[in-house]
Amino acid sequence: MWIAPWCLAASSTSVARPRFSYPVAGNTTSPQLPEPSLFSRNMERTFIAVKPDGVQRGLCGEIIKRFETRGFKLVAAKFMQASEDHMKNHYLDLKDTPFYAGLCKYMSSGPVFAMVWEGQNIVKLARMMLGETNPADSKPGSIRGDLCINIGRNIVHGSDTVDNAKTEIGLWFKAEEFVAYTPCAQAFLYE
Ligand code: DAT
Ligand code: MG
Repeated sequence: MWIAPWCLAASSTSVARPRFSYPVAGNTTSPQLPEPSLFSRNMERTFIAVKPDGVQRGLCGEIIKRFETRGFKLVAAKFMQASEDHMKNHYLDLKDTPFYAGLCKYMSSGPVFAMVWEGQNIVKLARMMLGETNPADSKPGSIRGDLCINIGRNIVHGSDTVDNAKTEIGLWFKAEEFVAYTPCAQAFLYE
């Protein structure tokens, strides 16, 4: 009687051993993480929020993916609906613009996905990833250049300076909402 080789392998239970092995070369131990001082230069945090239009259009995943695949580290996140007062505070620097009232009303009209991301030079790099304020001026490849059309529906917020990032993070998150961990890819992202 012919017995399929995979059945034979499955029935030989006495020795637990791998059925095949990957070829390996060189050092097979885990890479050593660098000392914090080596990768912490210009290590920054920024506040990113998927706006109500981005949430309603089902773009949270796409926006998160762009930051993840770039190599940035998510350190805090929450899905919430902000109050109009909260948005007035957030956009205080725009209080004298004609669109301030409408902007704050819109931003508090539905759920937003608020996040803090961490990485080297992330404030500047995140702004480049977002594109220009007006999607019409945003290059293809940027989030706004790929995914939206209108300045008042530009789907995502990102802090514009390191100082503003600190202020915005403090406005949206409490210290206990941050999660401390070391991503396993860290040693492959920073030398
Ligand atoms: P950004 O979001 O790129 O930092 P901003 O801080 O100048 O831009 O403005 C905040 C938001 O306000 C922006 O994302 C969309 C809206 N906005 C800006 N300029 C506008 C305009 N001229 N008309 C309508 N909405 C505008
Ligand atoms: Mg801004």
